[in-house]
This record gives sequence, structure tokens and C-alpha cells, in this order.
Amino acid sequence: MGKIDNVFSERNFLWGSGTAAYQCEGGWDADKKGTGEWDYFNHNSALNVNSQDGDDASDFFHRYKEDIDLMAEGNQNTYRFSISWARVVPNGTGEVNQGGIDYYNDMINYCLEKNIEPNVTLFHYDLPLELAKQGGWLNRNITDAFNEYAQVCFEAFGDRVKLWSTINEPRYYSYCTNMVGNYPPNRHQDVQSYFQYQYNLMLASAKAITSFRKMNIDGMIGIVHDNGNVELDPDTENKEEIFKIADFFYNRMILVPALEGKLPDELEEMKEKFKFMIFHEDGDKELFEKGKGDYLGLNLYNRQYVKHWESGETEVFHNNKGAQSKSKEGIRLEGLFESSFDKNVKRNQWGREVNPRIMYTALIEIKERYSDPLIMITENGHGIYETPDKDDYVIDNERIEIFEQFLKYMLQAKEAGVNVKGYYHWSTMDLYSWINGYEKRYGLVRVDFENDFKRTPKKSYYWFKDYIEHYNEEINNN
Ligand code: BGP
Repeated sequence: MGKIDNVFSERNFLWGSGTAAYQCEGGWDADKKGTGEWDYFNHNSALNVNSQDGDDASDFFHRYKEDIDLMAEGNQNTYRFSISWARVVPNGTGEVNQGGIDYYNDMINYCLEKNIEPNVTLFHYDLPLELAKQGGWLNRNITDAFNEYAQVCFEAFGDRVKLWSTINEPRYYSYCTNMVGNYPPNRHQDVQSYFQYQYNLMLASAKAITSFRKMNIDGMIGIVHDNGNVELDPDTENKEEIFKIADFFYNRMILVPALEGKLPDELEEMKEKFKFMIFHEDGDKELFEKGKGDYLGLNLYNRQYVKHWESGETEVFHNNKGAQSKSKEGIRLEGLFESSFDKNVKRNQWGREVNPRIMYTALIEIKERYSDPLIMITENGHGIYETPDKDDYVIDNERIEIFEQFLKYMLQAKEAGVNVKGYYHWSTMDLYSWINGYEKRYGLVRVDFENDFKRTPKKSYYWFKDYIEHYNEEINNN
């Protein structure tokens, strides 16, 4: 495989799809894999509201060849996946599990054989249980453990993997873990931990990026952020102030270190507004300076639509029950701001906005405010309930319609000068949707979880295949 520059020069654009280890692999205790925090949570906690787990997930662990074959047949030229930390380093630090290394080596080699460029995320929510027991991301020692694990991966796979990201959605992960309380270890409305998590996650990322550069890996590395571009309800009072506060809450603790190699200038002011402190150490500033990413991975599903706070105590709304619940997604932060509900924007069955225009707005905003970084859309998709026909075929017209719109806005942004070089549809095949279980489907390929994990490409899979082909034809003809 070529050098990092070739990854882009040999292709018109990176078109692919993505998954995460816990959500698709299964094999939860196969080949000496360590137990993960999610294994523990799903097996033991009353807060696993849908009583499902990732023990077998989509059985990708055993069927990865079939899935990679389908990617290649679908004209996809890249695949984003994550490595399970506990599969590679079962206790989080220390002993390396050769079984885990062998598995990822085989899978990566198979991707390359099929001309699928692997894009590896080192951490996608699935913490080894041993580290969770020591306080997880609130314990600063984890930043060294992560760095050690990252080095094991760079050493093992860095000769072939060119595209890397350290951490998936540190902001949203911290939000679910510390504010909503639906992800383990289930803290609720804990603003202090919400920000300390983000700090520690970004510090861990910075340390790993520094190691990546020291080890001279021929590739590029960044972090993946959940897009939360802030838009204000027109009724908002003190617009500038509310924008600044909400933008800090949703974006700035990630985007500023990731793209500028420092902490946000407004951090001190925000500590007072949100009433939190950050445990830090001398030397962190230098670590952030060195830990700036080469690119930004952007998971783009929605914006954050807010207004000034009107009344009521801090409250977090979330919906892990889908159509069985009327709950929308949002937050009210006492005295600061609250989510606003735009009647003109459609919502999915889980109460989240579906608003493809955001793709354009967010990309332009990042280009303008953060010195035009290289961006890859590392996730974008649409979760729905689905019923296949008698041949197991899913005619997912709703997904296709939304998908097409998102892509249209992405290419418009590209046309307007945004340096976007890749797109990964979420998800490659149906998989475990965290506590939403298996009924919330995102895949381009259907998985029949009741019938030996049988794969059947959906209409959207063929639609995407044609879309990529036409895109390539057009570029090649010009
Ligand atoms: C992102 C995560 C993914 C995926 C996706 C859809 O935040 O990175 O892992 O799950 O969202 O979310 P959900 O499955 O909760 O609908």
C-alpha cells in the first residue's frame, strides 16, 4: 500500500462506511479478549433498558470477509472501524493479547487485499473493565494507559494502516456517560465530570498523537467529533452570549485542542458560568500543543438548536425507547441555555432532528472558524425501524432520500472550498445501537439477527454503489 499521500491521490474521494468494535464484532470473550465495561454493564445493570447486549452483535468477528467483500462490491474504497482495546490489551494496560493482534491483522490484510483503505479508531466507547473499575476516564492515569495501548496498535498495524483517529466523539461519549446517564457508569447531570472527561480524553488523544509522530508512522491521525454546530432560535435573548456558552458546551473543548493545539481561550470564563473545575498538571499545555490532529473526523447527524434559558431546573431529555416514547432529545441548563424545538424540522423516531442542510452549514463554519482543516465525514446516517419483504430485502426509501440530501450538501460545501476528502456512511451493516438495541437500524446491509446473522444488502446499498460509480465517472470525464 502506498504512502499517506497516495491514499488520496489514487482515489477521487474516499467513499465508505463505518462500524465500531462493540457494536458489530461479537465474540465478546473470544480468543482471550478481556471483559469490557459495556460487557459488564449490559450483563449486570438495571439501566440496560432494552435488555440487549453486544455478546454476538452482528458477528463481524467471524464474518468480516463477507462484509468486506460486500463493501468492495458496493464500490466502497475505505472502511472505518474501531479496535477493541480489551481484545488487544485485556486488562487495559500490561499484557498484550496475541489473539487480538492476529485478528486485526487478518482483517486489515483482507481490507487491503480488496483495495479497501482501513481507517482505524482506537477508542469507540468500549473501555476495558479493569480501567473502568479504577475510575475510567476520571482517573488521569488512563491517559497513559491509552497512550500505551495506542503505541501497541501503531507498532502492530502502522506499517499498513494510514488513516487513524484516536477517540470517537469524546464530547457525546462524555455527555451520555455524565449528563444523560444512559452509558456506563451512568452519572446524571454531572457537569463537573462532563468537562473533566473531555479534558482527560483530549489529553489522552494528544499523548497518543505525540507517540504516533515519534514513531514516524506513515499516515495521518486525528480525532472524531460529533458535530454540534449551534444555531439559535430567533427568540433568543443575548444572542452572542448564548451562542458562546452553547458552543463551548457542545464543541470547543474538543475542536480547539484538536485543531489548534490548545485549550479554548474562554475556558476560565466558562468554568464560572458552568461551575466546574479542571484537574490538570504542569506540562499539559505543551502536551496539547504537540497533540494537534492532522485532520478532523466529523460525525454528522444533527445540529444543536438552542435559546436562552427560560425557566426550570437543569434537565436532560433523551429517548432510548424510540416509537414507544414521545421524548425528544435535548437539555435545559439552569440559568444558561436550553434546547429549542424547531417545528419546521423533521425528527426521527428517537426524537432527534433530521436536517441535512446542517451538513453544509457545519462544514463551512468549521472551515471559516478553524483555519480550513482537512475533514472527513466519519459518520452520517439515519436510524429507522425496518421490515424486510419475503426475500429479506429492505426497501429503505426514507434512508435513501435523506442520504441523498446529506451528500448533496456535502458536495456543495466541497464545491465552496471545504477541504472534505472522505465520507463514511453509518453503518456498514445493521448493528447494536448502544442502548437502543437492534431495532434501530442504520445499515446499508440488513442483518437478520434471528437467522444466523444473514446479510442482505438493502436498496440503499445499491443506491450508494451507483452513486459512487457516477461520481467517479463524472470526475474522470472532466
Ligand atoms: C454515534 C456513535 C455511533 C453510533 C451512532 C448512532 O454517536 O459514534 O457509535 O451508534 O452515533 O447512534 P445511536 O446508535 O445511538 O442511534
